[in-house]
Amino acid sequence: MTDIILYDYWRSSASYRVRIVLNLKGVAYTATSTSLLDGEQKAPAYVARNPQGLVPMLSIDGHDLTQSLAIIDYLDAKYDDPPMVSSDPAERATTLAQALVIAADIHPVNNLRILKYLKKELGQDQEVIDNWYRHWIAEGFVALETMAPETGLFGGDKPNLADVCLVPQMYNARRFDLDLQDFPKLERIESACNQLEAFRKAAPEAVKPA
Ligand SMILES: N[C@@H](CCC(=O)N[C@@H](CS)C(=O)NCC(=O)O)C(=O)O
Repeated sequence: MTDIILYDYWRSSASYRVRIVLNLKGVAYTATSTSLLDGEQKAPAYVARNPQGLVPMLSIDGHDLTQSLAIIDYLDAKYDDPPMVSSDPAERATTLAQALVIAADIHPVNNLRILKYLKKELGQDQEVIDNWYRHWIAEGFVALETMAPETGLFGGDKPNLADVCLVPQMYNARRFDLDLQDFPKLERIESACNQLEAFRKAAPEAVKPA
């Protein structure tokens, strides 16, 4: 048991980002599974600490940190090796833009509560919902493929924030059977990242509760 507790869910891609960064930086933590399927993220005791009722949340240094990119920013400030963004302003802005294609533009419209709303409130069937899901990933990936480097990772020879956001989003794309043939650079980066232990140990199947 460590003092750093990550409230996550094995299939949550925002949690997956934080797990990767904790591993890359060698920060020991204890994971507490918050089952999204059982609605544990909406339990009053959890919402009292995280008013959005979402995962991840990182309990560290007496703080309950929320929002995966804010958590990663905290970790980056506290544990600077390896850095998730460059200190060069232009490189930093480029990495943030690449990461935000996923974190700000793809992921929010495909979140569980959006999918539930499409189904329950708007009465859409599963096929429509799956097409919705694939549509928004594909649209973002078309841009990201153009933004991706010809060789190496987004971070060059070491993963950065864009790589950390990409791998969980690729996992989601595969889970929903998105055809990835138009995204060879993204597939190359995913595959290179998944050679690294920090990524492998953070993968949903590696952390899935028994
Ligand atoms: N922007 C937030 C997104 C957090 C988020 O949407 N988490 C999802 C799992 S990936 C969640 O908790 N969903 C529960 C729900 O929709 O009820 C972040 O990056 O942390």
